[in-house]
Amino acid sequence: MTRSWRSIVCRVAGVSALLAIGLTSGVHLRAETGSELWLRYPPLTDAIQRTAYRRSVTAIVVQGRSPTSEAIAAELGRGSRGLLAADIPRVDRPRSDGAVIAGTPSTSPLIAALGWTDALARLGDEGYLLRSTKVGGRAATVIASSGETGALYGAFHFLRLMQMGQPLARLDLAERPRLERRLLNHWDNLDGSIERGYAGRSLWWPERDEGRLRDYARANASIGINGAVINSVNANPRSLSAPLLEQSADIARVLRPYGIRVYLAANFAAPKMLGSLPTDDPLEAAVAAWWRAKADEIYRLIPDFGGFVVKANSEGQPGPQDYGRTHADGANVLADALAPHGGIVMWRAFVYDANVDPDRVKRAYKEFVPLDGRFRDNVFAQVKNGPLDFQPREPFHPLFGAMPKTPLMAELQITQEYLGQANPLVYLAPMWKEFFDADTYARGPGSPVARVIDGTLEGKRRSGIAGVANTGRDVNWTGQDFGQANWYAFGRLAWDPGLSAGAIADEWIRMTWGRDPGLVATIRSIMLDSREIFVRYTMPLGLHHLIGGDHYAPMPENRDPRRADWSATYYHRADALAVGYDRTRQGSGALEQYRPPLREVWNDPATTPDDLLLWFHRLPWDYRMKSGRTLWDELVLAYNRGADEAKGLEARWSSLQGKVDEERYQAVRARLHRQAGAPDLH
Ligand code: GCW
Repeated sequence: MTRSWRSIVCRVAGVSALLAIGLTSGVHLRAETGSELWLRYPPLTDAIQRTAYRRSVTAIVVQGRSPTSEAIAAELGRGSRGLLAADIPRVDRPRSDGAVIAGTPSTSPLIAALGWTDALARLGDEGYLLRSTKVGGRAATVIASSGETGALYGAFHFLRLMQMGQPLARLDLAERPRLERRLLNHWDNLDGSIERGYAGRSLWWPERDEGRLRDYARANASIGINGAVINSVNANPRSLSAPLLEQSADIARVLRPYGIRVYLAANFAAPKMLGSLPTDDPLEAAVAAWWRAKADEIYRLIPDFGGFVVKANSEGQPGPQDYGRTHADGANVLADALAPHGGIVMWRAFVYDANVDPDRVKRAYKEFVPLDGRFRDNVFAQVKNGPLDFQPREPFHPLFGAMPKTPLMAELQITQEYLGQANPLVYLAPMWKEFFDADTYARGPGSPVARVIDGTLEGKRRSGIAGVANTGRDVNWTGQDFGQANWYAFGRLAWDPGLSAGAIADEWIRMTWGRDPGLVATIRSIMLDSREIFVRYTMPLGLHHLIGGDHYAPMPENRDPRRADWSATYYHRADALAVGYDRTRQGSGALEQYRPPLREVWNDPATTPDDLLLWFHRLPWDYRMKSGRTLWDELVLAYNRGADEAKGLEARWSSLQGKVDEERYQAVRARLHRQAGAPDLH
């Protein structure tokens, strides 16, 4: 029976087992290559609406002259020129109705005169007001913030309203981000390769196209991303050397006007490897002095440097445990070096030392919970959404809600390492929403992960989220065009985890593909179904990590000689009798790391949701499911249904031919064809 189960999985694997190839036959410089992302600003076709918008947008008034003010004016000009097919002049003050005025009380006397300073102060430097009002007796739209970045965010919001076809009259919007640090983590190596990158080489290593970098910054600003870790967490110590820091400073110079701070991944062994110290022991005075001097050097070059992310004692990386010290000792020495400059440390909790516990998913909790309260104030623990490793479905990581004294930075993966890489269409917002909405019960019912991360549940001052980026030099940035939606959705959810996956999809579709209601409905339904379809044909019923070494195609027979917990067999434990990982009290006990009632609910297969059944239980093949079917039949049904639905995606997409530009239509179709398991198109 196990044999035939393997063959089912492998047959379905054929759906995606082919290697990626470049699909476009040549790079077109203009038109719809996807290079403009959701900032295309095509002319509005509805004449009535265009006329109405033109009345509301007759002039642009940005009184500041800083690089950020220039970026605001340029974007408003570019957007309105595109959408309204008219050149909207930038003027120094409104001379007629319809001016769009953007800025801060300190850069704009017009905004200062409105008397909104207190309201703006409450929204912070990144929040903004977007209001229809009168300025000097003339109707105007005002985009105001106490900080220039907030005004830039407001300008993008205003443009989004037009891109979405929303009314511009009587605007009265107030926005502020729910999370403070909204970061992309780039796993970019200094040689230009990207770990788990599927969209071409690095945008900045070893050299960069400044125009492209600026477009990257614009795209991020449009969704509120305010930081980028620009090198891989598997950090080359050279990233902290003087010549490389000069390059980071150059990148920071381009990103700065868009409110994006540069952060670096630091290698814990840098004092020894770069500084020729005899040790990296965090409790040695010379090591602390080295980190202080390094931080001073960085801040001389990059005054707004954000801080370090560190992967320590994980997957062969050096760390404080090499010297018998704790993760807190390690994080604190870096934190003390950064603190005088206002920098932070994001210390990753992606650790799974086999000596800690035989069950990999238990290890991080066991190492980190005892350290709660022992980290400096400017340290975050950076925790992946699930306890294993970015599987298409995982329960939330039990550290969320278990470290009340430590700010937790959630780490999500935008790049689809375990989700078919750049081939299939998988919209990730529903998966992330599942995570944000999961109830940790940390303070009783109604303690969702989102409130742990935003700090409100436990009264934490700091908050943040990181997404492992899916960008590269491909002309459309993300390889699969729908990868753009995941970048977009990550930013929007980092701004407000309360937004719905459907609402975000709607925004992105209208801006990226078109506003025809039928088109929007078709693409939305494809997107919202896509993640569950992918789960069905790759890891139904919570049966996880059945992949080969490249994390692409299912390979249930995979036994990795380097580590048991990199093997598929370690997770599915299939034999002639049963399948799944027993994490109940009788098994590894991993569910004891969750609070009641979860640990009781998940301890019993009868009350465990089907989605997570084999994550927590090892069950006989003929186990009777809630549906009445046997476990075996249920698995086969899910694999086959998922494979059929993947074919259906291609058919659904085909209905859009002629409704979207041919070039992107064909590019997506080719990838859906591959996802459906059909031979390559030529
Ligand atoms: O998911 C695994 C990846 C590694 C990655 C590691 C991590 C950067 O396969 O490529 O290394 O996680 O998150 O550190």
